[in-house]
Amino acid sequence: MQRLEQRDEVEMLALMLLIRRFEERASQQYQAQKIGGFCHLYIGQEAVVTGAVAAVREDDYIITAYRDHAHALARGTSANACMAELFGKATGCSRGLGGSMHFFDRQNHMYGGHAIVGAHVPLAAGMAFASRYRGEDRVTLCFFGDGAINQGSFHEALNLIALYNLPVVLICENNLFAMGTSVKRSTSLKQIVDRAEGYDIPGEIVDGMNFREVRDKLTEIVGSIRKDPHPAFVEIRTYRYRGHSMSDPASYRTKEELEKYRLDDPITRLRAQLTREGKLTNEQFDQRDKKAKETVIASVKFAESSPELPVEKVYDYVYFNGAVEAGVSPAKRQESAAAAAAATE
Ligand SMILES: Cc1ncc(C[n+]2csc(CCOP(=O)(O)OP(=O)(O)O)c2C)c(N)n1
Repeated sequence: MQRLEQRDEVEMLALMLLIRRFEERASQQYQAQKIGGFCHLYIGQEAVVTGAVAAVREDDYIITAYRDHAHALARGTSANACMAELFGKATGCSRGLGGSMHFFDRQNHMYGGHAIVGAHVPLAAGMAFASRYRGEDRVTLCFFGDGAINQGSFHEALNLIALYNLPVVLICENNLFAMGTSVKRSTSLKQIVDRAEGYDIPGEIVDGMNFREVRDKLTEIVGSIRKDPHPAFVEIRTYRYRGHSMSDPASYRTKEELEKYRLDDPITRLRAQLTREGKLTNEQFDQRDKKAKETVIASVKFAESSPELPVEKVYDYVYFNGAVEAGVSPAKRQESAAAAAAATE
């Protein structure tokens, strides 16, 4: 299986552009009330997920929290399926049932999209346990925010991950804030990476505004896990340009702080690196950007013209095989679950 890392850096820059343009368009569509519920944008953090997926194989597992649009796009979910999910349409990557916070794409091994802070870290432990149990050499990438590191579920999961020596890369996307609370006000540690030390998990700090640094560090870590399964922790320092969600004016930080990070923009940085090295012309950059914008505009058209989910489908997929209508006995449920499992084997 091809490692995404082997793909051209220009292609990875194009992916960052797609993510950026997708998010900008989502913001606009949210303001036009085409998108309901919550919507958390990833703008500014693109180099984190792009660099991370560039370091793994396509069959490795990815799991993240609710700021998840970029993770699905980076994994290969189409912009159409992502936009349709935001619109709550039946053609969305979670069939329109999940919305912004619950993107899911089993085919591309992207296992959500989870809204409860820290609650998916134990799921990552389970995924990594499963791959080891099955004798596979897959690595799990578990992304979470700085807000997750003080949750009980995070600590319980880290303990088991370390105890069982599971092949997980714990990726803290430290964007300095959990909603409006800065890390300095919520966390006793000077640096988040030190959380890993308490569990004997090796940890590193990575510059999340630099695609190459993220990719190279993660490639090294994933390579070492593949040879000899073990957990690892990376604190990736990044910044989100927008508020926590669409309804947050982000008045808890200064314009100067935001400007400082914007000057270090991950897309501008990779573009400059490639241009300096003679690997990218301005025309080539503009072409990629134009293509990203066109893809995203087409995804809005696709979402708009997609069918609504029929009301009677709303409770589908809540329980396995839908065999849980009132009155169905547990024995009957087990029977139909076994039948469904046999049918999919
Ligand atoms: C257990 C739990 N507590 C509180 C919330 C409300 N909440 C939603 S997002 C958020 C902040 C999380 O911040 P962080 O993990 O740093 O992620 P980021 O928004 O920076 O991506 C909180 C407290 C929640 N979803 N789950």
